Amino acid sequence: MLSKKLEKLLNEQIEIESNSSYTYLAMASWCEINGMEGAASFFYNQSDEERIHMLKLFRYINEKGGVAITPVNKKPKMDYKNILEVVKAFYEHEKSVSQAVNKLVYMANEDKDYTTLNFLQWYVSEQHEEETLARTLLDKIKLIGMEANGLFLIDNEIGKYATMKKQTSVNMGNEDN
Ligand code: OFO
Repeated sequence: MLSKKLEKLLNEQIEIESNSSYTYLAMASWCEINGMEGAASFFYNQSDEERIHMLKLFRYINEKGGVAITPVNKKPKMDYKNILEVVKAFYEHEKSVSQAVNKLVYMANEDKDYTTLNFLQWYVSEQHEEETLARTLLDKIKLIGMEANGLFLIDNEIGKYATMKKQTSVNMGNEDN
């Protein structure tokens, strides 16, 4: 049984994951419209993954006897100056999601709810992976630079991560991260 406080926080996390999904969908669209197909494919994947993260929480709350609340989404930011701004926003967004996950872990620990604590470990690892990935992409953009052929190379580079992530998840027999 979930405490009311923890159930409320888990429902807030559903909204956060859902908003992440729409934020990345808008980023994918911006990349696509601006001719960056590799980056678009990366953010389309990210958007799908975030929806799965949202659903995992949704099912968990109901399984534990709580009531999962269907999220209402904020209108995502649609316009960006350039790809650097997109990836910076991606990184900042992931950092804020990690803080929310940490808050949940703290609360599950306070409640001595070890099942939820165990469930949340998946999110802790996922956030570590995504923050690292976002920072890596930012570093690559800075290294390549956006002048001359830079945008073409950056798009290729980000596109590689879209494929890599898909392959890792298939190899691990895990399509849901
Ligand atoms: Fe939901 O994985 Fe990051 O945000």
